[in-house]
Amino acid sequence: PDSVSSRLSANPAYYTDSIWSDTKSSAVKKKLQVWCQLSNGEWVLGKLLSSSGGESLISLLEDKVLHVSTEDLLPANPEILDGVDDLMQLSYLNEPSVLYNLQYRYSQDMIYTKAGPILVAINPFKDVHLYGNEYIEGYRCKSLDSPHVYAIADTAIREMMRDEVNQSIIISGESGAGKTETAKITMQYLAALGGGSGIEHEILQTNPILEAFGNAKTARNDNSSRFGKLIEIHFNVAGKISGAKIQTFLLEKSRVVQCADGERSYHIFYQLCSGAPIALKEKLNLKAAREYNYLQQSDCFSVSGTNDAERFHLLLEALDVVHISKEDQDNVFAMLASVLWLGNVNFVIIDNEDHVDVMQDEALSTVASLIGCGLEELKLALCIRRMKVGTDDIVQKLTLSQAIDSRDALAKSLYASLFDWLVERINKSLEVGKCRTGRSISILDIYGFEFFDKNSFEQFCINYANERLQQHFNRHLFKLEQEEYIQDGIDWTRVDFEDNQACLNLFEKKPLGLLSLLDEESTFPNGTDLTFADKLKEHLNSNSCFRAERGKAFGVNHYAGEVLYDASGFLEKNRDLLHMDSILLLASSTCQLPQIFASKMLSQPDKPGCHPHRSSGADSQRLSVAMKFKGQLFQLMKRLESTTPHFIRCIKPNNMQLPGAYEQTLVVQQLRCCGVLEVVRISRSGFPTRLSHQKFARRYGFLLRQSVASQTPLSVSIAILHQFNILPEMYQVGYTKLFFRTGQIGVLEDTRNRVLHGILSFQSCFRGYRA
Ligand code: AOV
Ligand code: MG
Repeated sequence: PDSVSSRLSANPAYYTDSIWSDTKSSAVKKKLQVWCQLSNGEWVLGKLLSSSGGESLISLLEDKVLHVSTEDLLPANPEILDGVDDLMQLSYLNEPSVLYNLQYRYSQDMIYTKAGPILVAINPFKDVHLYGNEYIEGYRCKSLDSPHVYAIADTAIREMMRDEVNQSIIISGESGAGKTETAKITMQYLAALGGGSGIEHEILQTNPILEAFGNAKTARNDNSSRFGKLIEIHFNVAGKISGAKIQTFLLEKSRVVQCADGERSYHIFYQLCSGAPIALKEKLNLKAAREYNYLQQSDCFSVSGTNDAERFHLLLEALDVVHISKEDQDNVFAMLASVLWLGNVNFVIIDNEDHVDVMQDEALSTVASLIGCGLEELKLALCIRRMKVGTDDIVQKLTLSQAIDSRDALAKSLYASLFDWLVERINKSLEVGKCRTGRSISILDIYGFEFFDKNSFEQFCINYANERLQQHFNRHLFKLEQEEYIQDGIDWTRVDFEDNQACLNLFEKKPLGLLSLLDEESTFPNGTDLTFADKLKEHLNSNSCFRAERGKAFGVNHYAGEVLYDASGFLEKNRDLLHMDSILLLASSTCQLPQIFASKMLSQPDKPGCHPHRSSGADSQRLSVAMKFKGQLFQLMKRLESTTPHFIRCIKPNNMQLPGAYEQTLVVQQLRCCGVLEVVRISRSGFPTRLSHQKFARRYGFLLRQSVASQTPLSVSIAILHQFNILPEMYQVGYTKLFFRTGQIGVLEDTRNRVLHGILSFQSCFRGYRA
């Protein structure tokens, strides 16, 4: 976090200067309330008593008086604006004012605030009474109108029906900021309004399933999603839900075999170990979570406030709801148990070259029976490798570390295949009927920007995804907006925003971008994490978004701050090899799931996970994990481009996951990262209302005192503007459109309505007279 805050705080003037420069003098003169920054960075509210020679005297609460440099003061908003529900309404839009407004609302459990077109949601870390049927009904019939996820969902439904355009709700924010909860709240509203057929229950029940298999306790969030998710909810022409489709992105596989101290593996393992009924436990030879190496290494088995056994029973119900048969459920649990037992498989060194044999024990025999394969085949798959060299088949014994890698690769691949299979099965259950005439609303809940003390391949991919999403956001809210002004030739001083194109180029440039270089190195048999890191330094040193570091480390300047990556493990994770011996082992299984997994791997040689004989050169056609992810992201972006987006920015008010605590510096850093302040600035300083000359002339032309029959729409429009004394700074005349500031068109509409009403009443009056 340090690197992020220092980079951002290096540039605070941008957020404050323009506001200060044109309001400073008036604030000083009128003795308004001001914000002053204390040495610890916190802002406090005070009253300006006097000011001279660059020094000011401020009175704070409790009769405290403070001498400060006038430069360190910012004007505060009048009390009447305390807690406004849209930041656009603030007179002063400096950081302390925004922070204070959000905090003021947050302290009263008003966790939602609009920032112009986007919704800001601050995680309450407690139950707030804002949800449920009463609220849903309130937003549906518009008796409630304060900012809310429900209001966003409602707008999405209405716009989908009205404009016949697919919608997307894009939820972003740091880990633990509340994205997944917000996605569920959105789904709740859509289900309530579009429900009826029963499919909405199924859709809601996918949440506990995917969370069990795809979420885990991390240092930042007790229920952290370790995959990205897009759920597309389909509606028929009557606005009722007709089905849904879930797409997932890049599950963090490594967690299955290793996780950091105090973190956990996927919830499902603990749920199964503590919640499985005795018969199932016996069938799977299931032990307590502590007995398994994979789970035991991080020394964390429970999450405070959650009961894994109880969750397991809820999971069983959810699996029933999405039509996963009892038999399939048992198959799923067998796969989970086999993963756990694989972690307990041990090796013995048999010669002085570190070659190993597999220890023949309970772990090995249980794995064999759960996977449904022979003991000998399993042993061989774990400790030897068959290879083709030229036309010869050779057998190579594995060393201890190679054997551990092959064992872990099998465990990871079993788990990831299981996850994909589950999603596929769920999708089948939710399948949209053949006659897809309707429209859809997609909800995107993707892992937020991450920066830890040590950042690996997972963070690298996650942060790359966030760069892409950020660009979509920028494009939509800034570029499109400004481009429209410029295209129409209006006088407009560009509002600068942090374009992240340079960082995206660093990742995507061919052949010398991060992703290409990673792939190139991954295909070299002799490539190592170190040679990869060296290549980066050799080729990218001059790139301003890249920073060379010692050894395997390198830094990337992300939109949200600089992140230092450690290339250790990058190549292996990107190659994601599962050796042919292991795939064939699964293919030979007598159980259904391993067979399905193996045939998937064999039929899609271009997918990661399948690694035929290494020396045969066949793997060069394989898509690496990073390339597959990039492809998925491009597809996602294309899909999102064709929708009307609604953005929700989740904010995490403290790092302790505690209610009530609001850390200003943490909040401000996130507001900057996700561009909330610039959005408001643009929307407010811009011209949000726009009408073509024709439309404007047609709508208001009849209000003109002089006849306009022979004039062009442009001259009619200008005549209207003059007649109604619209101030020149309140509008701009473009080549094709007129642009108005907020509120201006209302004046014209009022007049129009009055006149129309007058005409109508005159007519009815006239009719009355004739009668
Ligand atoms: P995330 O999805 O943004 O993190 P979550 O949605 O999992 O974050 O939220 C983290 C925790 O915050 C939840 O488990 C709840 O305890 C609490 N929380 C969030 N929103 C609310 C709310 N509206 N009301 C009550 N509690 C809430 V990550 O998946 O880690 O990026 O990868
Ligand atoms: Mg989440």
